[in-house]
Amino acid sequence: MRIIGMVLAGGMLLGLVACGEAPKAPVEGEAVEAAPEAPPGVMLSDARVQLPAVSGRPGVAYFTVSQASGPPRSIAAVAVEMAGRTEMHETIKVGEAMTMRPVVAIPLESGKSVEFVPGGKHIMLFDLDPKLRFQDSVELTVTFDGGDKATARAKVTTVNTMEGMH
Ligand SMILES: [Cu+2]
Repeated sequence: MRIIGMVLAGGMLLGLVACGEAPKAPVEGEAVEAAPEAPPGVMLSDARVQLPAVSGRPGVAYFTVSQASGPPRSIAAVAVEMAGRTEMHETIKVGEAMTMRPVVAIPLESGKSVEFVPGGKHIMLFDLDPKLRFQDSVELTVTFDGGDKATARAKVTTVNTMEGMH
């Protein structure tokens, strides 16, 4: 539960910063509104997309998925709007070099969260629509092994820092 607590606290902190201005407009990427069709107990947060520095190269997406309750699941696929194709990757060390490899399923247990972060697990985005721009937002959909889906808005942030590895 401790990890979940930290995730929730992080989300609240972001919410506070984002809602600092007087009219309380909905904030894209905020966990509360971001998971309209998540299975019970599952929450997506911190979804963001990094564009490639050079058009035509892959982008990358990161997010955190947590499960407060319910049966163990595994993440089967992650789709991102405006990306033609995606792959789940993990970063590994081979000798002295860092590289990455595709993964097919990532387990998610009750009371745990899985973070997709730079230097760790991430979603590679191939055939990105060149119309996608900095500060746009796109829908990110996580599909679990049983067919359940969870969605969040992913904000387009900086350029892809993992690009050199491909
Ligand atoms: Cu990768």
